[in-house]
Amino acid sequence: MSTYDEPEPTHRSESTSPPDDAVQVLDTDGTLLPGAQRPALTDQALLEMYEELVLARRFDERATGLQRQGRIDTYAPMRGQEGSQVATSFALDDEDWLVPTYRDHAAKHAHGRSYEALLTHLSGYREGYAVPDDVNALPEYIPIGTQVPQAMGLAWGFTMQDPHDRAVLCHFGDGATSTGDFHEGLNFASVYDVPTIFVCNNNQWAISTPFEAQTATETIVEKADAYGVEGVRVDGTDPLAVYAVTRAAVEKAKHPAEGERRPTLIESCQYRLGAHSTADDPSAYRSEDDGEDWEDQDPIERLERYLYHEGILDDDLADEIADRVEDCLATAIDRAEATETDPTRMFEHVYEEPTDRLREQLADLDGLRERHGDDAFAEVGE
Ligand SMILES: Cc1ncc(C[n+]2csc(CCOP(=O)(O)OP(=O)(O)O)c2C)c(N)n1
Repeated sequence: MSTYDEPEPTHRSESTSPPDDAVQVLDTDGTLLPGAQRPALTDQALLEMYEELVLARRFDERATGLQRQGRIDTYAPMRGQEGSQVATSFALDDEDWLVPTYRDHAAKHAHGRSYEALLTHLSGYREGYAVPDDVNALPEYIPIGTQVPQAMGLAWGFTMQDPHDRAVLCHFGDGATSTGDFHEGLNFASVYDVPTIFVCNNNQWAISTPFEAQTATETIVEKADAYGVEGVRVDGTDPLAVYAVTRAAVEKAKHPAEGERRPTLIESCQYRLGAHSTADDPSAYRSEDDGEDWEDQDPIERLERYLYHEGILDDDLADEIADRVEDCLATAIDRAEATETDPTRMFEHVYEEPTDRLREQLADLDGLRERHGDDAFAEVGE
C-alpha cells in the first residue's frame, strides 16, 4: 500500500513580478528608479545592447517559424528572457568564458557567436557545435545541471595557469538547482575560491514543474549562504540591473578585494512567456492567467523607453536598427541553409581512435551511399 499521496497538479506559479528584494535600475516606464545609477556604459554601448535585444527577439520569431517549416530542429524560445541573457554577456570581457544552456541563443550571440553558426547547429550540423578559436563560448548543454561543475572546473583550471585573470559565467534554470551537480559545483567553487559566476535564469517553470514544486525555499539565491558565496537577486527583465550585478561579479571573480570570495550566485528573476520548446504545449499545465503580472515587464521595451527618455534613441535610429536586424537574420539564414557537409563527419571525434562498432557503422553508411546515392538521403530528410 502506498503511503504517498500524489500532489495535485499545480496550474499556476505563485511568482509575482518584480520580487521586492531584487536589484532594479529601471522602472518599467524606462526611468531610473530613485537612488539607482546608470551602469558605466556609454551611449554607444547602450545602443549596441538595445540592437542585440531587438535581434534576439526577431531571431526567436524567425527560428520558431523555421522550426515549424521543418527547416531547423526543436527550438527553445527565449521571449521575455532576452534582457538577462544579453546583459550577462555584455558584462563579460572577451577573454571570459560563457557556458550556456539550450535556451541561451542571445547570450551566445552577444558573446561573439554568429547567428549563422547557431542556426547551423540547430540544423544538426556538427560544425555548428565546434568551439571557435576566437569566441570563448562552449556549445549548449542539454543535460540539466551538468554544466555547473564543468564551468567551475574550467574556471579552476584557469587559476592554475599564469596569468589566470579569466572568469567563467555559467547559465542554468531553476530546474537545474534540483540536481546534485548544482550543489557540487557551488560547493567546490566556494571551497577552492574559483572565479565562476553562476547565473540561475529563474523563469518560474522547469517544463511543467512550477518553481514552488522545485524547492521549499522562498528563493534560489538564499542557497548561496549555504556555500559561503555571495548571492544576488536581480530583476531579470531589467537589462541594466542584470548588467550591473553581473559586471560586479565578473570584477570580483577576477580581482577580488582582500578576503573577498570569487564566486557569485545570481538569481535572475524572469518569466518564460512562451513554450518550453517548440515541442511543448504550456496550456496543458499552466493556466491562462499565469504570469500575467510579468506581461508589462518586457526587457526590450524597458530599455527602449529609457533610451528614448535620454535622447539616445529616436524613431529614425530605431527604424535603422530594425532594418539592420532583418538583413542580419536573412543573411544568417541563407548562409546556414547553404551549409554542405559530408555525413561521415559524424563519426569523427567521438573517440580518439574509432571503435570497431563505429568503423562498422561507417562502412554501412558508405555502402548505402554507394548503392542509393546521396539524393536518397535528401529525400528522407524532406
Ligand atoms: C539530467 C536531465 N534530466 C531531465 C532532462 C529533461 N529536461 C529537459 S528541460 C527540463 C527542464 C529544465 O528546467 P530549467 O532548468 O528550469 O530550465 P528552463 O528550460 O526552464 O530554462 C528537463 C527536466 C534533461 N534534459 N536532463
